[in-house]
Amino acid sequence: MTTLTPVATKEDRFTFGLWTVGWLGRDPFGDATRAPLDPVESVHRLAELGAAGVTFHDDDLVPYGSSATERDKIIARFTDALSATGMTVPMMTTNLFTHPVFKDGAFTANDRDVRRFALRKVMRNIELAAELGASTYVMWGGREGAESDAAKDLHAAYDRFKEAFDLLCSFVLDRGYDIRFALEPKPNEPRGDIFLPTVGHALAFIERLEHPELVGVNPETGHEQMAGLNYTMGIAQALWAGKLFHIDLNGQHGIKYDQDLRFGTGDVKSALFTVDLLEGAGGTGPVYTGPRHFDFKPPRTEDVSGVWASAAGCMRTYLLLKERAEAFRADPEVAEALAAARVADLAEPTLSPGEGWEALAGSDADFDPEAAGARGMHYERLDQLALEHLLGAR
Ligand code: GLT
Ligand code: MN
Ligand code: MN
Repeated sequence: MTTLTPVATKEDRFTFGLWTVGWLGRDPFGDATRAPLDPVESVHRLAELGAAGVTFHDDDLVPYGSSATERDKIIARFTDALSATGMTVPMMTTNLFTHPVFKDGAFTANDRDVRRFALRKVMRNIELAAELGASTYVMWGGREGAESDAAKDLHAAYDRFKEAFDLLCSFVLDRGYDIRFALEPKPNEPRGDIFLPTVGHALAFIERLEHPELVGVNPETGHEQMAGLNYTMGIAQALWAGKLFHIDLNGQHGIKYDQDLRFGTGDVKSALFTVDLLEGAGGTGPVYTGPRHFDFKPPRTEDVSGVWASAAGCMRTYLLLKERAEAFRADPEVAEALAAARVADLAEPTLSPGEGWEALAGSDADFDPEAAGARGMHYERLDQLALEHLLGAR
């Protein structure tokens, strides 16, 4: 076994939301436990730790209600920090959830004036995103939902959601911006139930839009796991569909409130396979080429030194899991176990070249379902090998 001390560099393309390290630790039961962090300091500290960039909501950088002059000053200071550190802003997003005006949602609020206000807020920030060179614009609809099914005309809600995306796509196209949208699903919290709760719901919705090519997904580890789903399978489907435009990596212990833990905590075996998949699954699939973005919350037990330890931990764990995945894929015994489990056989098309249903219907006369049913799949040995690589035992 190799002992590694992987160090993150810009080539790893690790990025962090300003709201992650900047979280004050305020929760529904307790006040803030940390002082506000200057976004300029976050840019410098994250750069020192080896990150490649930062992402943010409009209000994370420019406090809501700032004047135009204040806004310009804040943005100028921030862009100076970016050039001083070589940090980039590959993704931006809008805060459509903190202000009381969004208590019933933004694009699906029953109040039409709120919906119009929300769209103006998004368009204004997309202008800044274009200026800063962000190529992905995330849409997390945390307030788009309800506590009571009686509160919403559900058909109309999907119509309004579509209307919002169609409008924003036409805005981006008319302006000639090189920006694509990434929908971030979440099943619940802060609303009792949220529209487009999982990757699957979001992928189906995207196909009903005027410009599906401009819209993909930004799946978050914990959000799929809150719904009891397999995150790695979800992002695999998004990749397969050409829709994995961005990713939010973090940790979660099963079906409970959104924990936003450090990447790798919670289901660490699932995290191994997430990294393996993103890195191309040993050459069997596409490599995810976007930023490895962490959306976590350093627990409110931590002071600011714990915040940076937590951010560094996300990157180090990713690199360690990448190394573990590579070791798993390179192990001759794993190759043997994969062959015994016939994993590669799934890549062979079910039909032969030129074969149609008629030829299929008349084929395989000598196939013995009893013998095939009795055959073991040998997955247990394979899975144990994965676990042993994860544990550093091989
Ligand atoms: C919010 C949420 C995240 C989203 C962010 C984007 S904001 O913190 O919990 O999952 O990615 O709006
Ligand atoms: Mn979350
Ligand atoms: Mn997220």
